[in-house]
Amino acid sequence: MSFFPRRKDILMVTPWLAPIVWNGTFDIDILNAQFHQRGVRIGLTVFAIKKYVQFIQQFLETAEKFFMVGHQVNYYVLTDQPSKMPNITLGERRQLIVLEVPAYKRWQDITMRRMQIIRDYTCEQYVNEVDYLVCADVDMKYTDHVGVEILSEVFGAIHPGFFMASRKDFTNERRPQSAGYIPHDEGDFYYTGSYFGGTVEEIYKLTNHCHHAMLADKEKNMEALWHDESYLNRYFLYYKPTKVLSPEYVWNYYYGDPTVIQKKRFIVVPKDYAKVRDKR
Ligand code: 5GW
Ligand code: MN
Repeated sequence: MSFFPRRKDILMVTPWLAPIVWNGTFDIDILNAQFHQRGVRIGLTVFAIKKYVQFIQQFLETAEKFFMVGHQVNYYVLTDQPSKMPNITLGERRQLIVLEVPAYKRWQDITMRRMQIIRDYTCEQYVNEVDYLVCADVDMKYTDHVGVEILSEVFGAIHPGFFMASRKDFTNERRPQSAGYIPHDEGDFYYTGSYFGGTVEEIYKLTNHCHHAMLADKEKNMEALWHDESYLNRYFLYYKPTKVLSPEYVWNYYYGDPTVIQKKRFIVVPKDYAKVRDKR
């Protein structure tokens, strides 16, 4: 029955013919064989700054169970407190690389400057060590398989709050003067800022572009509505992702447990905002 669609309840391909990755639509054995044949190396970048260091242990421990099992993985943890990084026993061909980065005062800068920092390390380091980069928030944990099915030239993930929403309700930046601007009648999906990736070269282009958009707005004393997420959405409007991850890959139980989301593979860890965020 290989000629019939594997699922009929969801969109499996974008209008520009990029796959949308859902449970039941791929054969992981075929994909693993292809990626092993190429000896693919994967980098996972994650920032743990200030109080967010408390999330890193669970993040890494669950990644060991579910993320790219059987493949070569470099974890790049970018932190202002290298001494607080946990001692974790890693599986074969998996290593942890801790990179010290500054802690910006404003939280908006902590999240937005990730673009600049990732960009800088792509030419300095990542390009020599890995083929693909996956860039993730740290306030997350893996709860089910996430493998090479996500990998492609450049990919984004659909925000769990917006996969059923109409585009006029996407929380895009709507001021035309902003470098994150998207008109109400444009935008394909609303992508999360918490998860994206691609080849090292494509991630260089993406992060460099988003960083410059942020700087251009700064010149005008502006900041896009949802910070780096807004610039990322604008980028994906004009440079379409070659693969789109369904919200299985960044689920948040705040949005309940709809049946169409058959697996929750990577989920948001609820935060006690008073404990993790400084008042600013
Ligand atoms: C602190 C206060 C408010 C918002 C963000 C931060 C913060 C973010 C921080 O103090 N330290 C830090 O490492 N981050 C990084 O930015 C984490 O990797 C975090 O997952 C990412 C995005 O910030 P989040 O997760 O608070 O954003 P949402 O939109 O997922 O809630
Ligand atoms: Mn987050």
